[in-house]
Amino acid sequence: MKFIHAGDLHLGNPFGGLSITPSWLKEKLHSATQVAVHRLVDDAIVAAVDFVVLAGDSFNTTTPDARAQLDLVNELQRLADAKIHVYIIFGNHDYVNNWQRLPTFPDNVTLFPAEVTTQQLQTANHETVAISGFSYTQRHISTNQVTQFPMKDTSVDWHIGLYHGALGEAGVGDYAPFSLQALQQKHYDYWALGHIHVRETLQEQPFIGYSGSIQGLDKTETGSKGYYMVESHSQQLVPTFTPVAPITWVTEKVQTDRDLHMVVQQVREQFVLKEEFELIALQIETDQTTVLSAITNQQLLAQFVAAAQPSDMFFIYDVTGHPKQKIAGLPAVADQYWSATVANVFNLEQLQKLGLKQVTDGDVLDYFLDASTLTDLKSAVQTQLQVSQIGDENHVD
Ligand SMILES: [Mn+2]
Repeated sequence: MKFIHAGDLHLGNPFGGLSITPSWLKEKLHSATQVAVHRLVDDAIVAAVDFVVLAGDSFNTTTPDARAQLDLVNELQRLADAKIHVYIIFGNHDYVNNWQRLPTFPDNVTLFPAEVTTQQLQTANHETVAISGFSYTQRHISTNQVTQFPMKDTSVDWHIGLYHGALGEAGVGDYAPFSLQALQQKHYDYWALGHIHVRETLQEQPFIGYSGSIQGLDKTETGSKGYYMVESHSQQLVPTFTPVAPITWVTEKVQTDRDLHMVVQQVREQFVLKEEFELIALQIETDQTTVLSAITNQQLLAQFVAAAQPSDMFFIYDVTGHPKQKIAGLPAVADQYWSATVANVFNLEQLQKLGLKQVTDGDVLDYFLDASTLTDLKSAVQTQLQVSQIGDENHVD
């Protein structure tokens, strides 16, 4: 038997973190998730899978707009035409507090209610499958839902668990916190997890893990994104990752000694041969102080954006500068003080004091609580210090 495990499509979610977007890029971004889902459905039809499971957050919100609804319904209809069944649970983003408000899904779709229920089906090869799952009907679930799941049904060939949530302690986490042990104790053949956007395996066999999001929607969701094609091999269900995201977030490092007016051309030439579209955070290593300054004041980013062409297979959305030479002549003791100061300044407590306590918007909070935000701040300060240091050394009275 063969099925597809995907999750966190987040249809209707705009790309985040792009400070400037040329008009030609807008539609490409806008349709990226739909393109990814379309590719998944193409693959499902070609591979003639027995069914597809979507592990929650198919929509980005509980009130998806018309385009997001149509994008999903149209793709589900293509699966219906190919007689492929789809099992859907709703997650913390697309939780359903009013089932009337959902679009009309084709008949091949089974939606799981708030209570854990089990569906059965028979595959083309006459294997029997049980699928157990539940949907969110509110944004947060602080209880462990695994306890509601039945033990493996020994009368079927395969038992699959469909679960949207995160590892954690009951009562502490907001996303149906569970322990790996609790999942293991159900003795299922496969746990199709959703919620975590990074592809992650909690257990190899029987498989327990996240397929990750299908399309990276901000700079933290780097690397290839897609779904798992799951196939039975003797007594095991084995997932194989298949990338389908048409746009990938990447970091590229470039070393250059060119003058400012040559840097844009040099860098662009390096990226012309990309096959799938990339959103690039560019890290430039250089000792040219004019280039480093142009990076700091965003002048270089503006030049890259101005040079971008609709035929490009990349877009540089961020540029950071890093001097090749180390800060010269700072004694070791200064390093110690530097590290200690950094630790004292760039920490959560300081952010709280600076006003994070007053922030109620979940997305903004997530951004500041993300470890990479603090890392970015630290490196920006360090670069700034190094640039001024090099500036001082080059200075001739
Ligand atoms: Mn989620």
